[in-house]
Amino acid sequence: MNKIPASEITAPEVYFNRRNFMRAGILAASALATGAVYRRLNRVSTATVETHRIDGLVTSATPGAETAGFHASDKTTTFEDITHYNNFYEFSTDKQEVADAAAKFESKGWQVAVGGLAGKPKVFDLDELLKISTPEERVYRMRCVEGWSMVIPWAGFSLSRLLARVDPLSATKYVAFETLVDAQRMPGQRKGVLDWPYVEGLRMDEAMHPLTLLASGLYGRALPPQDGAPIRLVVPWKYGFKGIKSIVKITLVATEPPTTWNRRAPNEYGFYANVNPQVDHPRWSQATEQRIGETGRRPTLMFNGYGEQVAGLYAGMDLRANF
Ligand SMILES: Nc1nc2c(c(=O)[nH]1)N[C@H]1C(S)=C(S)[C@@H](COP(=O)(O)O)O[C@H]1N2
Ligand SMILES: [Mo]
Repeated sequence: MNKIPASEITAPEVYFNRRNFMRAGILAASALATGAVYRRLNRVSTATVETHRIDGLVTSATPGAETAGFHASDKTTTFEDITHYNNFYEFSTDKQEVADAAAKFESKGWQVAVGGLAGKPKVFDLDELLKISTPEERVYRMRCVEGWSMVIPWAGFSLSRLLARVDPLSATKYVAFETLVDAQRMPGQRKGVLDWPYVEGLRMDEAMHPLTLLASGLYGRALPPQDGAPIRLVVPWKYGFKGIKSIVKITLVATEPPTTWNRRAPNEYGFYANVNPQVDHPRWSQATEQRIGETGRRPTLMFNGYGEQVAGLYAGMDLRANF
């Protein structure tokens, strides 16, 4: 078998607590090897992903979609790559193994509890939640803090539509999100690589921004387990770790909620995590990125290219401090 050394494929974050492996050389090699790993990845056999088509999907023909940032004109990453190069520590810390580890994940009976500072808190059955708004195709760039990126044709609707349903009280300043905790169905949760559940958060104005997406599909099909079935968050101007997968709870809150990677390594991951080529992660430059499917690296764009739409949210903030 074409076995790839763990030093090349394990996300560098994983090394954070494995002091025995904390060697600068390994970390540097790991970041630099993304391209090499990716080229080999194409030779790794991959299982077929079965999903069903999303009914009534409004596609990119929607007028104004490009100027709104809803439809990046970049070439989309292949379905194969989007579904076989994943970060989802609940299943595996090996990006190439998430697909197989998650293949049997069952989201039947899924519910999402939306509450906190809400006039009308509600536990939504998934099908009820999906009916809140017609799914739209949104082609977004996705930039992981590890230095790689993709272009993904998501299907979903703006999170603001769901939040409006529960009548947020004026005291709401932030929104907190939680992933399912179930070590039977998410075997990675038997390991202490992260504190479970995975939690994330947004400021209320970020959560209400039209680009902020609740995604239930990609490439016009239901979300495969490895990409966060049945429902996940996508915030295209922020690093990928903000895009929490397999959400079961959304809570409106008054103060900044804790977030998984910030808790784990506060000097490395901030709450805001806006893509910023001028603020390096302590272990990786953020100036460039490898677009999966391309050779070489391309410059990383401020706010991942969504500055026109979102820079105003951060007027007067020190972007360097708020990494
Ligand atoms: N629950 C949960 N959500 C998660 C993660 C995770 O490990 N667990 N990984 C994050 C990271 S680091 C990235 S880059 C994106 C990857 O999404 P994708 O695999 O669909 O491309 O998911 C994010 N959401
Ligand atoms: Mo990431």
